[in-house]
Amino acid sequence: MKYKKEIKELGKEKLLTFYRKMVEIRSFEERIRFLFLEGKMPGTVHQYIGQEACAVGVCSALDDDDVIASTHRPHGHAIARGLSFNELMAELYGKTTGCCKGKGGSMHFGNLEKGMLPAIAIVGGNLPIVVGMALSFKLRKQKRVAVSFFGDGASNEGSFHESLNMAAVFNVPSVFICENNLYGASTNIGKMLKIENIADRAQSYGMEGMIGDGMDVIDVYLNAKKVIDKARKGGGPTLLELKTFRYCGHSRRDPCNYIPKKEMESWLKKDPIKGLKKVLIKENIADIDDFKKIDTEIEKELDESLVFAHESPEPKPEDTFEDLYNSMEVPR
Ligand SMILES: Cc1ncc(C[n+]2csc(CCOP(=O)(O)OP(=O)(O)O)c2C)c(N)n1
Ligand SMILES: [Mg+2]
Repeated sequence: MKYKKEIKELGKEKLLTFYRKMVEIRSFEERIRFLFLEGKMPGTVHQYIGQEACAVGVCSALDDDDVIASTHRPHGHAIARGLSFNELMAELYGKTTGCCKGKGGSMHFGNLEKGMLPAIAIVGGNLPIVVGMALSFKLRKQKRVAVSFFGDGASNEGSFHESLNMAAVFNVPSVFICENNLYGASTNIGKMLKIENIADRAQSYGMEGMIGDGMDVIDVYLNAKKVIDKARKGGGPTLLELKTFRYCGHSRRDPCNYIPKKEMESWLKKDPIKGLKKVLIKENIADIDDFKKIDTEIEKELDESLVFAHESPEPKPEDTFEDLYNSMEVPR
């Protein structure tokens, strides 16, 4: 088995936290999917089902005062970074108790006090900001790392290339996580890219490029830890490409019928949650009862978060003029 030694070193508590976080993401997304189908959820969402190992593996390798930046698909990153079901569910329902006081919604999940910049839905939009944050950490001699999550589609945007170049030239403590799920909306990557590995693009900026298994949380964690620690020690930025897949449409309106059945089936066999479960059982680290207990606790927390969201107040019209850029205090 891959990583036999590392699995022993990680230990039961950490591995079960990986499991819990991945199930938190999957269960949150499944709950929202049903609320949509029942017509009970406003707006649209881009769901993270299938990619859980990426967010959990990377965020588990961060320190509390590091910062992550996300995209139009931020639910998994927010949960992995420690934002609560309550603040996320309330945000989806546009309530004042939401992480952005109900003014952002799904595509702007974030909470700077918990190390997550409110997500930026413009494809490729967060990369230059991450370079700026990392440069500020470096100039202030802080041992902090800024992490950008983005998709394969974003790697074709100009901002990706400009940001990687600048990050390399300034040698800033940033990590670029490309979650390559093989599709940008309904377009297969083969129609958009003439190379196989996005990680290869790092070379042209004099940056290290790495490839990780985005369906294996242990592999993601170990690779992420390496490159985050390197950035923190002044070793500069890395582009880490994670090969992954989404088990759902691009957004809730997308029935996803452009993904061939066989392709979906082959990725379903690599389900990151089932995969970790298998490893933990095989290595006698955890059993069915451990998983059941965690699953039940998460369902209860989700029930409670829905009650919390429904009972929370709506913003008032005059709240429109609060939290504007010119009155904002930026946490340091
Ligand atoms: C600059 C810009 N162009 C187009 C869009 C519309 N759009 C939103 S998500 C998306 C696809 C992004 O694909 P990828 O970067 O691979 O991320 P994934 O959806 O696979 O997570 C597009 C075209 C946008 N939000 N911003
Ligand atoms: Mg994609």
